[in-house]
Amino acid sequence: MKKLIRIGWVSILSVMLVACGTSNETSQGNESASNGEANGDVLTIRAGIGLNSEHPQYKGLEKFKELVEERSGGQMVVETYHSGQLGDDRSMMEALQLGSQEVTVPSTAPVANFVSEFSVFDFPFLFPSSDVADEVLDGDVGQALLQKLEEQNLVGLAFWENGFRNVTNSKRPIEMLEDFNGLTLRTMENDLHLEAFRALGANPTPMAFTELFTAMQQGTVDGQENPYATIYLEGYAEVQNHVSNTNHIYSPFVFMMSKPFFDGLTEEQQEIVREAALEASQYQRELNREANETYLSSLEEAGMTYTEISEVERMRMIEAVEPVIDKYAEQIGTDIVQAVYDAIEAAQ
Ligand code: TK8
Repeated sequence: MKKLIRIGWVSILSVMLVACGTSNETSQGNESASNGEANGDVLTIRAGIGLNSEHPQYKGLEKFKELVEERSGGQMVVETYHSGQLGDDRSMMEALQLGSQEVTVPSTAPVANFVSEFSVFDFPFLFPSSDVADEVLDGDVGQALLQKLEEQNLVGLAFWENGFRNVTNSKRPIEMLEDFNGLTLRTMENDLHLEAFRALGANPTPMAFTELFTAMQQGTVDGQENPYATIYLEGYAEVQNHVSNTNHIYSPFVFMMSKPFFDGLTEEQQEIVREAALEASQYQRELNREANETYLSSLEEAGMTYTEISEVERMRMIEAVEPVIDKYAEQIGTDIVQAVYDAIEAAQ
C-alpha cells in the first residue's frame, strides 16, 4: 500500500515538473528539483547491475557513463554500481519505478514479472544465434515490448546481451535428458524458466542472482545456468564441477531508466541518454560475445569438465519443453508470439 502511494507521489511530481516547464529533477526528487537548471545543478544517474566489474555488462555501463558525461558537458553524471550493490534485478526495477534509482540492466526473465509479454524472449531454444536475436530485439516487436514498460513507470531504452545460457552443477556431467533428473537447479525468478526446468526433469528453485554463489557453496542448490562469461567471471568454477553446452535459453538484457526521472529531462537530455544506451549496446554486445567464446576454455582450465550435448539429445530436450512453450504462447497472446517467430524467420 505504502508503495502505491509513493509511486503516485513520484508521478505527480514529474507531471508537475513537466507542466511548469522545468526539466531538471534531481535524482532524489528533492526540493532543488524545481530550479535545477537555473543554479546549474548536476543530474546524477545511479546505474546498478547484478554482475561484477569484470563482466561486459559493467564495461557497457562504463561506456554509457563516458558518452553521457561527455555529451551533456558534465550536466549529467553517471555513478556505476556492480555486483548487486544497489540490489538484485527485481528490487532495482522497483527502485526505478519509485524514482529512487535511475538506471538498471536486468535480464528479460525478471522483467516478465512487470510486463508478462517479455517471457516470449525467454522461450527455450528460440533464437538460433545472437545476430538473429539482435535483429528481432532491435526491430518492431522488440521495440513494441520496450514501449510496454512505460505502463510500469519504466522506460526501456535498449537491449543489451547476457547471452546463451548453459547449465553447470556439482553432481554429474549433463549429457542427456535423464541427467537432469532430481538436480536442484537455481533458476531466475520467472515462471516460464521454472516450468521449463521441471519439464526437463530437474528440481528448480527460483532465487535472486545475488544469493546464488552462497547457495551453491552451501549446497542449497546443485547447480545453475548462465552464459559462460558469468560462470567464469563470477568464480563459479570454485563451487561447480560440470558444464554442458545446453544453450537452452538466450537471455537479453534490458537497459531501462526510471520514468519519473526520464520525464523530468529536457528533450535534448532524453536524446543523449537514449543514444548513449544504444551506442553502448553495440559495444557491450561485441565484448559479451567475445567473452562468451573465450571463457569456456577458461572454465576447463579451472578444472570443470565440459560435456557437449549431441543433436539427438538436444532434440529430446526441445521436445520436453514444447508443452511449456505452448502454454506460455497462449498466455502471452499468439499475435505477439507469431510476430516474434516471423521476425526470426525474416532475420535468417
Ligand atoms: C544479473 C542477472 C544475471 C542473470 C541471472 O543481475 O540472474 O542468472 O543471468 O546475469 O541478470
